[in-house]
Amino acid sequence: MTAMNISILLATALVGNIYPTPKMSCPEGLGEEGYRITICNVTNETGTTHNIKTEFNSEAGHFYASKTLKKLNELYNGDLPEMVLEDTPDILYRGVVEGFYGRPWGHAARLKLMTYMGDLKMNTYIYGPKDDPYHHARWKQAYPKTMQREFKELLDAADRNFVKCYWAIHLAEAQDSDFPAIIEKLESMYNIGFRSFAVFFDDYGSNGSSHHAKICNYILNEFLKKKGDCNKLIVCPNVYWGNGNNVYCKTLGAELDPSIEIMWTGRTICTDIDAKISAEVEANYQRSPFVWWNWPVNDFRRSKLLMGPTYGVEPYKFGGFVTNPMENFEASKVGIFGVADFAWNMHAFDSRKNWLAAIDRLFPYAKSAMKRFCDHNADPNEIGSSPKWGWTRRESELFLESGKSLEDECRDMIATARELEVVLPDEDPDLWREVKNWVAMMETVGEEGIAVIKGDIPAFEAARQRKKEIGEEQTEYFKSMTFQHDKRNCQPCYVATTVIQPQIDALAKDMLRSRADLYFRYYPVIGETVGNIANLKGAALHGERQNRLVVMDDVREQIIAKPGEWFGIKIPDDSAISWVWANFDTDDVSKGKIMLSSDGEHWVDSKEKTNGNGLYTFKVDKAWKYHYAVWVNTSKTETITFKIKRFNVDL
Ligand code: LOG
Repeated sequence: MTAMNISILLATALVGNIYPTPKMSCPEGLGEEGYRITICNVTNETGTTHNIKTEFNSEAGHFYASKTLKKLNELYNGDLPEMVLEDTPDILYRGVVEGFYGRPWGHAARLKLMTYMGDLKMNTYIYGPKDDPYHHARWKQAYPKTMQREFKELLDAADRNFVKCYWAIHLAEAQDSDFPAIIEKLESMYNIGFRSFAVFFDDYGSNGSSHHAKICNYILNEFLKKKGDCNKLIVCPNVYWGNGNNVYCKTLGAELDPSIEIMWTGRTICTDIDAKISAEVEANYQRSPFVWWNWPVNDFRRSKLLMGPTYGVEPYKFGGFVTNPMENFEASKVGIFGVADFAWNMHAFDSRKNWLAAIDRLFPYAKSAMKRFCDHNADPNEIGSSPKWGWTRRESELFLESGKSLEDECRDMIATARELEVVLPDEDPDLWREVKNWVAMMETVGEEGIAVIKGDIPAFEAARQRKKEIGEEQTEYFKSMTFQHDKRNCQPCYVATTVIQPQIDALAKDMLRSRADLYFRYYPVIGETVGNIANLKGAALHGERQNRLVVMDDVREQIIAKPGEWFGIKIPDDSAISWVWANFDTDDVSKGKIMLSSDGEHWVDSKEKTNGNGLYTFKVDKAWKYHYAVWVNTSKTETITFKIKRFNVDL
């Protein structure tokens, strides 16, 4: 092996600290944005001279080469080893879509984002916050002067960082008669300086794919082509999830000009993405999918911050890949860092390593405290609620791997929160403004944990009271910041809901079992278990969630139901069942039935089937005033054995 080869190997190891991860070698060439850095060192008695050559095919390639060189210099303290480093991105369009519901980021955050994206070699920003009226609800109106001025500044910042700055118009409700108004609005955005445009149809309207294709082709032919200096049109369809095997997606794929990119969120709205479904979508769209990845967006669960590791996408030749982040811009940087790395070099992507590097780089003033904070702020699901759209993220992984006791972790959560309360206001005031209530919540969860471990009921009650106050403060804050978005979606804040909080709740329930008054204050009960299955009686507790959901959980036993045996939930007479959700560990339960009743004497067959996987979920007409929902073993001879994952009814 030659000296040069050895130093390339050495460089490869050290270059592991550069993000997005460089390829080192590009057998297929540098492409549009790639670059090559060659370093040859000449040593004589006066010292070492580094002869550095950079090659590239575009200004962007030059820019990226200089970013990498700067990092190399930092890493090696100026003492660069000899190397040939070739690098080029996997995906052509990499970036961020500001496409969430809730408070849009605002100008200052967007300017910061442009620099951040430049550093991470991301090249596409799509502006389309749902609650900007000029993008969506009142798109026909021109932007106020201040916002026009801000857009100009944003476009300059984007240019400096080789970011294509897209402006999206939401046209889900547009008609043919709106065509002149569409062109007029686009013209006004062009005059501000935009050269990149997107059209969104998501979540509203339903005019059919031919109509949507017509609008987009019209914009392409009558506006973009005539201008001649604009980037590719990007479209977010009305049906943007699934495998594309439906009339809407196939028609859009067939009728939309082939130069137009079509966005896609994955099998569902928030989801992991495998290569198989990406290929199916490619066939149905007749082009490679442009991923709008709903991570780390939290608009459907604003009470949780999503700052855990990025993972779950299988490499694929995507047309583009953009992340839809949280309305909390600073907190979103962890996820953006992950997506940038993945989109540049998919096969080398190392989720854990990337995440730890992101935290070290973003929060150098409190690395280990922020690791713990991010560890416990990762999954979008609140305490006890069902996973929305099947989207869960691993949370508290570092804790689980550490083998620490709950008590030790609770003490560390308290200490960590106290450290952040001191450090963040000075070191990172913007982040502090976003996360301070979650920091306070982490401290309080720690205190709650210590209280239940010690069996200290007054301390437990004090922690619960404090949690309530912090939650209320966050709800009020959301309300004050929300100008369009559904005010009911202004939630409190939660941390560590997946691993830590359930352990605390289990201990708290044990602690309070002999104190029924307190038990039901903190774990309220409406409704009761009914039925004739002996080992269920007393095993299941009913909880009330958000005043309208009665759940049966905490049932750990295997249930053995002989023919005719049954169990279920009865709710009070002054309410009515509106939803049933019954989740079992086996589909054997489909040999039985879900029955409903108003009085416990007259029963009707719901006629509902499982999803093939032991899950019944269906709506019930409230007008029937059903107060009972039960599962019955209706088979004549067969004993059915199962576990209840969860059984709940909505009021
Ligand atoms: C919206 C998006 C929202 C996201 C997550 C798309 C294409 N549209 O369900 O604005 O941030 O889900 O809640 C969406 O994802 N609709």
